[in-house]
Amino acid sequence: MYDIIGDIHGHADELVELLTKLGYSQTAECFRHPQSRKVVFCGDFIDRGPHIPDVVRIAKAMVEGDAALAVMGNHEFNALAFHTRDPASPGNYLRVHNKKNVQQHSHTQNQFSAEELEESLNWFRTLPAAIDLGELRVVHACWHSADIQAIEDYSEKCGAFTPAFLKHATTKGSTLFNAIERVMKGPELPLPDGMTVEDKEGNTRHRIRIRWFDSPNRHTWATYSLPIKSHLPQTPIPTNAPAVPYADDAPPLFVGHYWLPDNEPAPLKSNIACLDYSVARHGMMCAYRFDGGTSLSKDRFVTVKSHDRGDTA
Ligand SMILES: [Mn+2]
Repeated sequence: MYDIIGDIHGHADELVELLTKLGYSQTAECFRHPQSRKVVFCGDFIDRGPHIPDVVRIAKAMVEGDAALAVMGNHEFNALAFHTRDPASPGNYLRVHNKKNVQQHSHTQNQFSAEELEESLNWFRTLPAAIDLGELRVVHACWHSADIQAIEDYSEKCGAFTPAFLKHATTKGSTLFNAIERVMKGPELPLPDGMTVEDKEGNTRHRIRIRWFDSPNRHTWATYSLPIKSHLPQTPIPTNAPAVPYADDAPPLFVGHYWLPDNEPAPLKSNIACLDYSVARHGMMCAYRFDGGTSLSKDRFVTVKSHDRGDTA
């Protein structure tokens, strides 16, 4: 059976604490469970937090030691694009090196040696965008079957996350670009004119992340936002919102990505759970102990508080 773990973002101490709480212990090669349970990581290992190389080392060793599986998060995808030269314009990179991006990636870059960074990027290239184990599914942000298929098709054609693949994947408007955006970042909905929200960094945003798995019918701007932004108007969501309805009888699905507030964890619906409770913002690292079944339950969540709670003044 499986223990699914949400976004880690360089918080290695909390990861070790969570693995220990779940019954895993360090062996010669990697952390392992005595009853051969396996971890499934939801992606986003890097870019924040004090111990990024340790996180990558622990997760990579577990995957290579057959004690874990992992999907790619948008941060790993962005890192690959940031460090890959544009084959059509060799002076430039596939993710532009502007001030904001350089700043965002410097955290990871500064903690790794050049060699370790290269090795980590090469490991990221091996991560699938989604995992379907039949009895459960894992993706970083959004389960969209056709997009997941498109990513797999391009991987076969160009090699997964090779420079040729990444060139398509970073070309705005291409099928692969749209697929990666939706699967790893989730669909977003533009706010009505004049309305904005603040993201976790305090940046002003004109779009919100949404409960894509629900139909927009009967939802308001406040209730359709994910996480819920209660200050948004209680007026109906446009019916053409980019929903990706997830059937009630589809296998349980686990995602990360959504920076849910540090409340008591609970499923988003009977067969979907988000395991990102903002460990990188003084929240919690979160896992779900999955032992089969079709309906998710509140009492299967396992959490560890961020060691940097930011509450010591
Ligand atoms: Mn993410």
